Amino acid sequence: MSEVRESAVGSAEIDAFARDGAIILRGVIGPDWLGRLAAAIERDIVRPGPFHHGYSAPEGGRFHGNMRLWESDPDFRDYCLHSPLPALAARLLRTDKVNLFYDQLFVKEPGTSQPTRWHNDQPYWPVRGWPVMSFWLALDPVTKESGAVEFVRGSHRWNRWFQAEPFAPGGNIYERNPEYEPMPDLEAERARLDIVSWDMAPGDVLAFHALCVHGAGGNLTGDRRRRGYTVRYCGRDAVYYAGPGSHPGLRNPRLKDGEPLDSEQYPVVWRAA
Ligand SMILES: O=C(O)CCC(=O)C(=O)O
Repeated sequence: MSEVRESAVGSAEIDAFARDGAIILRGVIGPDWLGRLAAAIERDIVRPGPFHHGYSAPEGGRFHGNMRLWESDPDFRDYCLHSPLPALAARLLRTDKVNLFYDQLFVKEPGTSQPTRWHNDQPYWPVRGWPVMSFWLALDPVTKESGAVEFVRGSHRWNRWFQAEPFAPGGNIYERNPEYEPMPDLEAERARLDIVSWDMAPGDVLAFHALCVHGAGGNLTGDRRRRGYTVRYCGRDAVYYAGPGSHPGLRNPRLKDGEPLDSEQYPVVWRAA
């Protein structure tokens, strides 16, 4: 368990996270965790848990997505609850309490042309408040060609909420929220945007704010998987809010809008001593 380096987040990382909305933490997850998570991912691909939702589009390859895996698998659970990631979230969010929100899997097999559409996360989620973030762990070497996640630097401070849309063609489960705006064509605006991405090694982690706009290309390699595993955490000032557009599968029937997140579904995983 001590394999996660808590020292990975110091004042330089805290400042960069606040300013840019997305940073990379190199080598924070060691081989033991990576082995356990890799095995758990294979189990989920063979026999997906109850929240499985493949994202694959007809043009080929396979984009395996799933969420809330920690609730049914002991290794995902251990990583989300008992690794030092919650303590790293506390530092980045400058909070004295951290709730696990949920976890999510994004596996793009070689030859998956489907991109991950540009989006920011919070409009998809039944949560309001500033201290909300994710850690995206690479389980493979990741490059632009294999679908590195890209971020629009500083976009978490735009105060813009973009309408949740599905990641793949098919049914749309997201209610329209009149307060949200459609995502503009960022590909057309690429040249004038400050877009950042990183090549990654297994064990590197992206830390990003829930309002930071991000997306990813397909995995255009012929032989390299792109397994990404994301865990989302919230700080003290985040509250439940199941507004229009939030994912029905992430809502918590036991909470009312405006209540703190503390619950079986969003457990407290870290508190300041
Ligand atoms: O891995 C991907 O393609 C997308 C990841 C993502 O959108 C997320 O972790 O919030």
